[in-house]
Amino acid sequence: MAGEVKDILKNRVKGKNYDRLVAVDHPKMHRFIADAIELTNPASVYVCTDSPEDIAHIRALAVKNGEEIPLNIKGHTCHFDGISDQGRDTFSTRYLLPAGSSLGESLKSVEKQAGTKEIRDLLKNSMAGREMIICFWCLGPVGSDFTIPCLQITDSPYVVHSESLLYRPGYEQFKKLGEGHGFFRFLHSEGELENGVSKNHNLRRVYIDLEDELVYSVNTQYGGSTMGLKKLALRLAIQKASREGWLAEHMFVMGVHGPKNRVTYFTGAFPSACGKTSTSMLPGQTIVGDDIAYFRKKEGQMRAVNVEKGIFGIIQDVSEKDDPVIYKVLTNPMEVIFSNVLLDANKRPYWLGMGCEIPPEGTNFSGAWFNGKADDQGNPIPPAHKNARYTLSIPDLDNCDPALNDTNGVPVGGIVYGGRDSDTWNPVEQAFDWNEGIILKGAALESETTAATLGKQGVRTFNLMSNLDFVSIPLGKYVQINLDFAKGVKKPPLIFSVNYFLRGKDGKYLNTMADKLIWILWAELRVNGDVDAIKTPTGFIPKYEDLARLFKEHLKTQFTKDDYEKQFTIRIPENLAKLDRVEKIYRDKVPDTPKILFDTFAEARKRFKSAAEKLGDYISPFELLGK
Ligand code: SPV
Ligand code: MN
Repeated sequence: MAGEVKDILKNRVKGKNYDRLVAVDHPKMHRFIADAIELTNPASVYVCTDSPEDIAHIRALAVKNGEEIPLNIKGHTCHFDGISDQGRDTFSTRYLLPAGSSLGESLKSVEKQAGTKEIRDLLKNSMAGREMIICFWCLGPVGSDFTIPCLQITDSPYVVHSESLLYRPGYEQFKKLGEGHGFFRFLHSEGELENGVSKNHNLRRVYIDLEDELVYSVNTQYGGSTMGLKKLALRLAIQKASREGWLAEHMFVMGVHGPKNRVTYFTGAFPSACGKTSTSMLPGQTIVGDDIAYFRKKEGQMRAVNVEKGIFGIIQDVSEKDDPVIYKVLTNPMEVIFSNVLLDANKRPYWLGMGCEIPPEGTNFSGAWFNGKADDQGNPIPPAHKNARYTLSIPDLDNCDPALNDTNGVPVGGIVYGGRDSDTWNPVEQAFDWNEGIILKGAALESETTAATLGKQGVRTFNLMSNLDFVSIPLGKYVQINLDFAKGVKKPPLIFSVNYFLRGKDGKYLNTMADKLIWILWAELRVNGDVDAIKTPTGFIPKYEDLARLFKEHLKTQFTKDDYEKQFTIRIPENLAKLDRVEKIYRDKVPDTPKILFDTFAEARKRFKSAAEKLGDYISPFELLGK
């Protein structure tokens, strides 16, 4: 250790904590920690190892400092974020880029030198009087070529407690790294607090330095902006993956259980709050992960891992009826951190859409809450936030897939792309091939905005691969890398689109939440060549008989021909309008768009138009049979 760094660490990190740092022989890590201490000036430093005692200490600390409140079920606690800190702040989250460089119009950035100075000024003395916690985690299964070691520094025990549920331990890994090995670094401070929540939300900043694989965040407590390993690491990983020839995606990974005990692995990309977690937790299936996947090619196969080992899931609409697996977990003893729900006087949590009456008063993210309470602008404050969440560890679940920690990942049989789309896509459809799937399903994805990000909700927004918020390379390059990824793969995964949010003419949803199970089971049958499909201008759709059988067998419901026709009618004008909207974005904002994207759009447009000339604007699947 260099003399100056050693002096700082020796003076500021006491006893066993110092020994724990010295046990990791990594000068770059020591330099980073010494710098963070000098910058944020904490009263003390706690170095957290992988031991259960250390994690228990952190858990107790989060309760002691008021960041978590113990609830009435063993293992449950609740955390509140500030009223204006309830989702990812896509405006203040920016890439630090050297002067003169750009990632394209859609990716927000700030000049590196000025941005670094700005955020370091905000971090200056931010931990004065508080304890700094240093902790170590791994992205991906430990000891695999997917693994990325990460160092998190924060003044929030809630962040560390959450990370202990969400990520695999990394202290012992850091000891083995060797000084040349890279790692991702995250420095977070809640900043000044008022009533226990970050006060200066107008000075909230999350700045991502891609070159140095380092992220700073300040004046925020919301998990998506503070837990470095979640979406901040995804941004770093996308850039790293593009250099190294693998993929980092905003996707679940799940085992879909087909006939005769067959398990086929699927990955699926959905924008936040569009059914990703509830798909990965479907009854009868097994979960590998619900949010972020890394893909690598191994011996001619595409294989994926869950980068995490826990769930930070949206709780709204989790009810016994619609999400029985998740509901059961959230109402029984187990380690769970609820965030931004309503607590009654008995410390029981309530959330929107939980399927029971919500009490007229309690405590929520606005403090003491009562029915009719309004915010500063006079808007009613809901009992629980729409982006209220729960955090838990997947190995604690009965439906945990046995391959969760497989160092080779799982072979990917199918990929699904889905968004919040009221009028265009069918509930499920298979793309004609890999390129069409990547371009017309993934790269053309649009979705209505949700409460997972700050800002207006319900606005139809372009969101390629559900990953737009996290892509850290030029968008055209990102599409090309996805296209190229099937090269050398013997049997590329089949690609599907799904849409759980399709509405009829009366504006009502055409499906129930439970129906998604059927779309996924149908896709599994397609991957294994068990069912035929109908070729439409937009892709392959299921035959009525196959769906009717699956509905009867798995949901015990009758799927009528009328349901089928309403849901699977090809809506040509809407599909054409979508092509126009998305193509305009690529033409206007993505100068490096691969030519094949425009060619594929042009062919699709031709196909849609010639079908409409023959069969009309709205084409019933029954009309296509035999044609
Ligand atoms: C999402 O919003 O996609 C999440 C939660 O998974 S966050 O950590 O905020 O990204
Ligand atoms: Mn997500």
